Amino acid sequence: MAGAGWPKSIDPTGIGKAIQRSPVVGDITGDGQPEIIAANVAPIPNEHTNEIFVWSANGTPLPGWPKVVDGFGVQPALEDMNGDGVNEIVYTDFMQRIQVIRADGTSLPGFPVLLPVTGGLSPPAIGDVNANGTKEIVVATSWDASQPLSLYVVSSVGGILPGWPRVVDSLGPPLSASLPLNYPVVGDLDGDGDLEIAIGGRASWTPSVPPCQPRSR
Ligand SMILES: [Ca+2]
Ligand SMILES: [Ca+2]
Ligand SMILES: [Ca+2]
Repeated sequence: MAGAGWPKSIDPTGIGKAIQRSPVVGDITGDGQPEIIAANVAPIPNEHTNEIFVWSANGTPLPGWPKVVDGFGVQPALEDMNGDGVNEIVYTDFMQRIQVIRADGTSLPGFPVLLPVTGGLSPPAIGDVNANGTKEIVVATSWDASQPLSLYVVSSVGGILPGWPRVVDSLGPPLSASLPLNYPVVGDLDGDGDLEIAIGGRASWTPSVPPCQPRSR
């Protein structure tokens, strides 16, 4: 029974690791059976010991996993980036890297890509945005309020596409201790068969969380 092996802990050592982003489901081993992939976020000072977990549907860990990924705030996605019929794990982190790894933990050629920015990267959006038959990875830089929000498009072999990055908007209001707020998505908005990229700017961002109030016990 698929649910028998659940729930699973993403904090097996009990140091307060948490899930910050959504898990993803897909077949990364090529056997036609889906895996469940989730990344945790470790509290400071262990922020460089985040892990990516991979389980089968019945909760069995994939051999060799979890793997430690040095990069605070990891956001995984699944996509077949090299066209071999098997999904890879695509993830970004707060150390400005885009990484593409296979089920055995090895990187695809050209990865990781280190973007020349500061602050964190958005989760990746993936699609063939230039209609050349290979998939691109679209990420936004959005954590460091001292820099403009920019969109990068990276090829399946790790190169930044000509003409990119592009600034989405210039400086917005200062963001204090913020997570990336702007996640790009790709889709065919005008029905012409080509993919477009959609993203929100941050210039009009306003806090939706009320100010913290003292709490009595
Ligand atoms: Ca599988
Ligand atoms: Ca592949
Ligand atoms: Ca392409």
